[in-house]
Amino acid sequence: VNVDAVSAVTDLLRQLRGCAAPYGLYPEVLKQYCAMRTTTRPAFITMLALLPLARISGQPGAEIVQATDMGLHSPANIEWKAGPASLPAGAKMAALEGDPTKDGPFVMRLQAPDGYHIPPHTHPKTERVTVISGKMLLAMGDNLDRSAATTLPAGTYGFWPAGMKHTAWFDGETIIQIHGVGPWQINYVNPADDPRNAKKSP
Ligand SMILES: [Cu+2]
Repeated sequence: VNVDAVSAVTDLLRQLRGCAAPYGLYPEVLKQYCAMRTTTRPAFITMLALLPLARISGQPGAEIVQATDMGLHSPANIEWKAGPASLPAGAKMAALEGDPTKDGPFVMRLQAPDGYHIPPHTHPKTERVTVISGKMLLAMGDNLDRSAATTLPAGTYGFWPAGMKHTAWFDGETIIQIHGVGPWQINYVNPADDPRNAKKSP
């Protein structure tokens, strides 16, 4: 039993019964509940309790997507394309599953030439990276200096949370694989580093 979840629900129920100050997560629900006649309140609570069950038995959400086709990408038949406009020029990318620009799970690879550098940036979602070949150097947090970077050889897997500042260098031609749930986005710490901004100016 998840103790945190139980205490959160207990807390919510206590506030609902008293119609106290709105509970942070559910202010709209609280307002509706407080506006109801006391006789209809128990039925409303029962309905709330059944909502998660309805979700499980209903249509799969964006996070539960089952593949309807298949894909086998041996290294020789991966179709590389020019990297996205959001990354410095010189990289190539290949979507192996899904579409990183759309809702739903995706797996993509990025091929970086020797010396490639991705300036300090964040993502709105967890980043999950597997180093397939070559070497990636990663600096995170407040010290985004190459001298503070951690060397990640082929075979490394790493993940870091949404919003965490990081920057990467690539030593020798390097391939990394990124998987996650789209849409995938990159936000540069310094807007001048964003190649999409450079394109707009003459
Ligand atoms: Cu990143």
